[in-house]
Amino acid sequence: MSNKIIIGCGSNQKNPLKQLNRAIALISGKKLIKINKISPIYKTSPIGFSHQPFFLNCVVSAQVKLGPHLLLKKLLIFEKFLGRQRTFKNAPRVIDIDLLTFNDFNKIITQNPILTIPHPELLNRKFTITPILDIEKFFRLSSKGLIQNHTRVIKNQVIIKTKKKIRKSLVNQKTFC
Ligand code: PH2
Ligand code: MG
Ligand code: MG
Repeated sequence: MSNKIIIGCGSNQKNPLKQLNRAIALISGKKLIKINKISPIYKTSPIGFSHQPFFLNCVVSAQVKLGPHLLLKKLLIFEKFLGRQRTFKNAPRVIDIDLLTFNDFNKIITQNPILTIPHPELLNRKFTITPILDIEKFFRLSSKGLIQNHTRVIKNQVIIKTKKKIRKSLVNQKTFC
């Protein structure tokens, strides 16, 4: 059983590039998760709560030998390990690790832990759509069709491609918990 997933990572606190690197090293350090592609890193204007610094965002595609709920539990544990503290909605954060898609599933909704697949905001945010298209130009959601057809409707979101890089030497090294 191998499932194809896309995970979104974002940070705007405590050296965001370092936090993205730590998150991706941790995710790919698990035996049951293999990262395939990593998108460029984007500098993005904060959405939801605007009085906070710009974010760095990227996405990764991966194969996982875990179901969606267990995977989400692990991602939440990684966030905690990396110092995530939950204060209010859309607050500044050291790290956010979101499960954006899981195979071609077009509706998983559960309460505990809270999980909605695909991520409910995926198509409303340039910082998810743009990097997904970088690594999967023809990415399709079974409920919405090609996501490249959803880019034009989004306004007032600044997103700038950076030259910052995830350190590949830390990716898929099975040295973590
Ligand atoms: N995450 C949010 C809310 N707003 N804005 C940007 N630019 N990047 C994010 O990752 C982000 C956000 C909630 O998860
Ligand atoms: Mg999020
Ligand atoms: Mg989140």
